[in-house]
Amino acid sequence: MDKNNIKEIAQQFAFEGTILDITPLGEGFINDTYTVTTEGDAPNYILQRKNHHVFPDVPAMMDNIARVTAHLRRKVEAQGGDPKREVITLIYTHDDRLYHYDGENYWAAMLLIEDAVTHAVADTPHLAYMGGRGIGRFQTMLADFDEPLVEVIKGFHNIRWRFEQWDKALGEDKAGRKAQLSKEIAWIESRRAKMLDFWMMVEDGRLPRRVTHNDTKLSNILFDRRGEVLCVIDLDTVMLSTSLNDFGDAIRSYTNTGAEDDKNLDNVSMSMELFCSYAEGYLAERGASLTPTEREWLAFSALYITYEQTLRFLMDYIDGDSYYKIAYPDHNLVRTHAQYRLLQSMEDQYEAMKAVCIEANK
Ligand code: GN1
Ligand code: MG
Repeated sequence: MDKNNIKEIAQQFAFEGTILDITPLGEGFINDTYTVTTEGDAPNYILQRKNHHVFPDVPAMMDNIARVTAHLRRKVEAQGGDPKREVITLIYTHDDRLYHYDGENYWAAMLLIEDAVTHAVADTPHLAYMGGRGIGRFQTMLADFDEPLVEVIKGFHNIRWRFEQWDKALGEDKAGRKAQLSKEIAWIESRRAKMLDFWMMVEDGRLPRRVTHNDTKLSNILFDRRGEVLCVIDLDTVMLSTSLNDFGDAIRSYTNTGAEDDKNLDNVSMSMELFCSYAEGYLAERGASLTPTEREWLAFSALYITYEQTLRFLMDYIDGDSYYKIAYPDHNLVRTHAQYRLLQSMEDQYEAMKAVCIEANK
């Protein structure tokens, strides 16, 4: 989008100061994010185009985020923290809305948290430990949140729903790629029953639904310069689900010794060291509040989410690449192979992972 248009959109929001510059930020697969710098002492901001193909009801999503951030703000204030740095501050439009619709796209804005650091990879166990604490604290602060939350993406981590989409994608074979994918399709099918068994525990209440972030990769945590967690960002997918999945998705992202789209599969594996550190940090915050069943299945959530992600990348490839941004034609297939390798590595180490989750911080 050209600079003048973006500036016009930025001017819809009640920003202080005069806008100096607007520059792209980050590498999200879904939204487009920009930093808005202003003159002098006025604060700087984040402006984001929300992908409404992925998020069908952006106003409802923004309402979720507003409720959750208001709750977090009260907690941070009660603990004597800095609410401008430890929670996202949404910025309203001049006509008092949480979003601007430009006739085609939805936009939202928030305060930029200055001097914050993000990490693309967890290169030390300490970072993984701190990330685990950060998500644990996030969940703890939301444990008593009792307002309604809209399900912003239907069945987001619900594998039963993913299989409905999957069966449809295979039936339609939109991009005509299915015939070459029998090996990859078999990876998914051979684990179908096992994954449904896990989800059944959420459906019948053996695993409780809690307020869950649902996209807990490392780059969604802001750290300060000393390495302390400031806050968790990207609250688009906050919903009620099993909070085990926040653990599982974090493990999927933190512990991968390769890249999510590594072409060299020898680079990809799950680092047991990083797993232990993350689990320790997470359980230091959450251990006492999890039920015995949650503890027992915590490690499995890493396999579940990594499996689901393999399915989602492959399904998008079968669908003709309509969901995830891609950088080259077979990108989703490369991602599928790399996720699957990670899943295999987790399966190989599952018994040890499970023991750590049951024993740590008891
Ligand atoms: C997407 O856009 P981003 O990077 O925050 C996706 C996650 C995936 C992730 C894979 C709403 O997240 O579920 O795990 O890509 N978000 C949505 O890297 O689908
Ligand atoms: Mg996201």
